[in-house]
Amino acid sequence: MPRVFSGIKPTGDMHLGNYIGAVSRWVEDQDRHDALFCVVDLHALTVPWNPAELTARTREVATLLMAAGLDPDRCTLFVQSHVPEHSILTWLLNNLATYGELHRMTQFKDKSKGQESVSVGLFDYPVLMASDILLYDTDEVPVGDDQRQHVELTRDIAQRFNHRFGDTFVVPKATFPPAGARIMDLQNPTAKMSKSDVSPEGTVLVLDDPKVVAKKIKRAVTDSGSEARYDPETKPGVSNLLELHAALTGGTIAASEREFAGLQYGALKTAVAEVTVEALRPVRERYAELAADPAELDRLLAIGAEKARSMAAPVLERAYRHAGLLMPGGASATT
Ligand code: ATP
Ligand code: LTN
Repeated sequence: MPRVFSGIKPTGDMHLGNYIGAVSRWVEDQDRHDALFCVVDLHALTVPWNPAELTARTREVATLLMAAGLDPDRCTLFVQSHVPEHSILTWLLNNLATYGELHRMTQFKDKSKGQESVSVGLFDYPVLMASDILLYDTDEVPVGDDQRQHVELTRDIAQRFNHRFGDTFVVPKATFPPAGARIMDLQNPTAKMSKSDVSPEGTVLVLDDPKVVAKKIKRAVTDSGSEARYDPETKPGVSNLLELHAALTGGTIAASEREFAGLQYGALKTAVAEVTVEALRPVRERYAELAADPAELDRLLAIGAEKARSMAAPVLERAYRHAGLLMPGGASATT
């Protein structure tokens, strides 16, 4: 079975973009793939954080992943910092990635723009992500569109390493949903819906009350004209709603466009509100049950970390050996 790996940061409340672009597909991937999913808490350190909040959010995101349908018996679910190999491999790969490459990353440019002080961690973020992926001989990385460039960089680093030191890493590829790879903010549909940018009215949270979900969607900014046509350039608001509709009904954008052809925007909003509320309802209900037992969550995450570590350790050792680092006891690439 092909290996799948993906991650989510505990930087804020999980939103509809995370759910459609990533998490709902992970749930399907569990049965078609040998799958690992990770709460990437070390990545959350690349922007200022509050320690108590980070701890709480790490548990919350892990619980939400299970509430959405990830089953620790069918996939490996763990917290990144529980597997030290991620940080260790990052140091090795730091020496294969270049300053120029990291400087070109659009996520770095966006997140560093206007900041008085930019941490080395924020700059190095994509190398830690490459380590996450390469440590598990990953074939596929299910992500939203904003991660395309990071997975490309991961491929470049893997190929470079393999070229210099012999076959070591599997070269992974990113996969994207057919609709909903980039869900936009409902109040500002030219910006991505995001966890850490504050836009409470434009961001539908997975744990929002159904009434709040419906209200946010009904108040979504639409475009001039009244035709429900998919054209992200000139009709970003309506296109986003059509994309949400297609993603949540499992249909194509063209089919959603046909369904609302000739109707007012209001009909589209009502339908999107309905399918969104129904998609999130079971997640919200299950979350309430699971959150009542944090000790069980910690137990499951400990098992996940142990499973992940048993896969990561031999890959790290392979990379160390191929790079010529002397192994304890004297073994090296040439012995
Ligand atoms: P932050 O705002 O803190 O950068 P984020 O909301 O972008 O966070 P992540 O934890 O970085 O979320 O991402 C988890 C997954 O969700 C990734 O695969 C990412 O590509 C996907 N994702 C994030 N936002 C969207 C979106 N608006 N539409 C579709 N997929 C998204
Ligand atoms: N960089 C991603 C989160 C992330 C990830 C990963 C995704 C960290 N490590 C490995 C896929 C595979 C983000 O900002 N959404």
